[in-house]
Amino acid sequence: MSGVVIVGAQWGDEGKGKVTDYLASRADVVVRYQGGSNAGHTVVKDGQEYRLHLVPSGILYPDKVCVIGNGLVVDPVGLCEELDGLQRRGLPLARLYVSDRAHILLPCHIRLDEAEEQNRDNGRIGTTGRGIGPAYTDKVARIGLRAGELMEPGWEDQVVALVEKKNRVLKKLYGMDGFPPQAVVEKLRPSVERLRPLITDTSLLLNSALKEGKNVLFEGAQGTLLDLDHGTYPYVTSSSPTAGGACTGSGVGPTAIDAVYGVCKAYLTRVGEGPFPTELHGETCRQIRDRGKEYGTTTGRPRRCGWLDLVMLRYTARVNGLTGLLITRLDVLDEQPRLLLCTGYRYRGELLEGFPASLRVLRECEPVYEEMEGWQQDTSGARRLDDLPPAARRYLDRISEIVDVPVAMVSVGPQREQTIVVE
Ligand code: 2SA
Ligand code: MG
Repeated sequence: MSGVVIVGAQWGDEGKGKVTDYLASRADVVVRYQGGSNAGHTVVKDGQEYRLHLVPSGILYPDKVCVIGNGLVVDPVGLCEELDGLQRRGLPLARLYVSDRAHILLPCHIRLDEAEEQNRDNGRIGTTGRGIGPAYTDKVARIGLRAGELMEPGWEDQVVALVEKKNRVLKKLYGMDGFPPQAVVEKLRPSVERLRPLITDTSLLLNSALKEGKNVLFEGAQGTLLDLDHGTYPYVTSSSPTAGGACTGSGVGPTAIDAVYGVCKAYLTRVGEGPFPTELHGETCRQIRDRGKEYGTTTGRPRRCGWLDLVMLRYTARVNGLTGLLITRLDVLDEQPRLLLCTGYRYRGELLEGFPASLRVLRECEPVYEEMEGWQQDTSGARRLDDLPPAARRYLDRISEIVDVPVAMVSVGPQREQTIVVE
């Protein structure tokens, strides 16, 4: 059995796309287990940039089997557009499968996402507007439509029934117009026909692959602090990006998982609303955002930037059972004269050990920082730990020491070869 899980250790956008693409070279199968097209994984291959939303990063290798697991919500039209884009760029797509238990996301979910954002009592969550929350709401309410149902005769009636139900909600709660159900069906039809051959029992496929000794890579989207259970609720997404989600979202048991890697940036970013104790404003924030091109892949929103928060990382290590840290974007810090690592939170004069569940408490937490000297040297050419300046190595060592998880990989740029594997 050889299953490796990659999870975002922060608020998403940790560079999971690049890391997954790198580790995918050793995998036979790459599976996405949660989320939907709210994810935006940027991968650079042969100098060309690919932005993936629903399709696993393994698609960039011609020989990897790629799976969209049962834990996802899939917009069939959006998925086909993504596939068209990849096909135009010459990628063979015959090895992609979609779980028959994945839930279907329709245009009414997108409109509801918008309506809910505008009408929330406590203000906006800052969702990506991709309909994710409403699609998962239907799944949990047990009224959702699954990919497998689109293979059956009469699928059109099921779509019509769901659209009619959602139209009533839009009208009653928000005074908004819905969608003509038949038009939704016709818009969906070409995508349904195209996706039908890809829809299968992917849990069976994955377990057979594991039994044959194949390597399966579970590719998380978003991040631990956006997890519905473990994240900064309610400023979270509606799925389970944490390592446990890899099992429920793919139909594979925990005994198949050998390693869990947490991907984190050498600093911290967040898109959308919610507390962010180490958030930076002003010049340092601007420098990091510009150097790191910190804008959302899906929505283009500027990301909020801050210092690396090790209270958060310790928490992430715990709830995921991390076996290794994959630290990305070290090179973005190359110009900083000094760096701050948040090692604790002070709350009303008291030092907190753990990451608080209460957002009220988190909002009041003041970060306790440890100052480290910067290296002010270009690290983008480093290929081994020894190539890094001593201050950069001290920075990495300190992170690993405080989080108590070894650093397994460091990324110093977007290209595949700009990767340091720690033996
Ligand atoms: P949603 O749309 O319901 O999942 O939004 C709920 C919260 O989850 C956050 N979220 C994300 N945060 C960072 N990256 C995400 N993906 C895109 C990317 C984001 C983009 O990878 O760049 O392009 O803006 C992602 N997806 C969801 C979201 O900001 C809300 O806080
Ligand atoms: Mg992203």
